[in-house]
Amino acid sequence: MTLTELGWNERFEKEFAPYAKKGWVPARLIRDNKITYGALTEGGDEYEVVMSGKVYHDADCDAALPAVGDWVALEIGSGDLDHVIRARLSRQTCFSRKAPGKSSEEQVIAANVSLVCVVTDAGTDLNLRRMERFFTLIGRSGARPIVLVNKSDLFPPEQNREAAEAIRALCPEADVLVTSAMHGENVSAIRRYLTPGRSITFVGSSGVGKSSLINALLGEDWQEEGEVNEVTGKGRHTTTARELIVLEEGGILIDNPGIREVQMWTDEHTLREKFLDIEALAGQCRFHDCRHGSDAGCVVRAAVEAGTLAVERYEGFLKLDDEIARLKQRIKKRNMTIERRAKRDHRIKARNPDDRREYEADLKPRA
Ligand SMILES: Nc1nc2c(ncn2[C@@H]2O[C@H](COP(=O)(O)OP(=O)(O)OP(=O)(O)O)[C@@H](O)[C@H]2O)c(=O)[nH]1
Ligand SMILES: [Mg+2]
Ligand SMILES: [Zn+2]
Repeated sequence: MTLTELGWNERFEKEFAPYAKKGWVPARLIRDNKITYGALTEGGDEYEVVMSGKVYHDADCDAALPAVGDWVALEIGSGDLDHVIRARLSRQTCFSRKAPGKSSEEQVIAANVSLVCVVTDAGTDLNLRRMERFFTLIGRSGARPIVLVNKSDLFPPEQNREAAEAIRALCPEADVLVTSAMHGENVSAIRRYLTPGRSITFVGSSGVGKSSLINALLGEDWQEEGEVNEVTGKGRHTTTARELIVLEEGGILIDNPGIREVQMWTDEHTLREKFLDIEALAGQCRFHDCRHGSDAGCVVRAAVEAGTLAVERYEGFLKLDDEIARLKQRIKKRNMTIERRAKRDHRIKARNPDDRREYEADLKPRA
């Protein structure tokens, strides 16, 4: 496997020049294992790698940390030393949600991809508002959108067509295809997008068939998915980690875990923003600690009864605190993961005397 087949180009080559002098090698991150990453180098050698303290500290927000799809400068450790990411090359495209601050919820879905492929179906998964949101995020990423209306075998042709039309109407520049991973419909049409060195990431709800489509493209059961296992009786295999796969005939696919909740894309501010009008009403309730249930003098409840506030929005508003609490849990967990990574990396450095100076510099509080 050549670097070009892995997505390398002149721009990366140029940025990499100073790192090459240090004896570091270019590597592409193909898997995020939370504490370590999987990385591929020229020739297709795979390494389990950790990030250096410097890389961690230089990142001013989560999104600046290495992510699947990133090109990095890798120091191959000799003996029992770890392989360390010394630098991350700047991204040509970045599919993520932007939010400033180190403790933010920004999540990089995939770096350096040319295409983002949103998978949905013509049934209950189809949600045009979510689709709109995807288009906004893709628009910012620098990548191009494709939408697959998958599982076409489960719905009447008319329904598939209508779904595709509705999506096209939202984003005329998006290619929208009706597919079936099960029956192979239009899988060859997806293949047209796969050219050597070009990366495509698949996103969409859990269970829409992202891994199945990738399997169909691979032409073999490389990825585990679907079907109940007769031996264990366990249900389908849900993808739990991002994973980059290089196809033999050219092209690079990145599978993603399903995006279960829209909250994954959001932050407290955005969550609250949706309910500003209701919060304004709530300010007028008789009791300041009104729960907006059967409380006397509740203006929110009155609005629902008067028909000026939709019941669904009212219910959403009641769940808001829970959602924010869950969101905060997720952020906390995420930050703990990053801290663990950094701590582990410091331990690695401490074992290597040559690195001690850099290690000590890393421990100094940052301005
Ligand atoms: N009928 C039908 N079933 C499909 C199709 N594509 C996928 N499935 C089934 O849908 C289920 C989920 O497919 P996956 O490929 O695991 O879905 P996924 O999007 O990767 O899900 P996560 O990894 O959880 O995000 C499996 O049982 C598949 O066999 C299709 O085109 N038609
Ligand atoms: Mg999957
Ligand atoms: Zn109230």
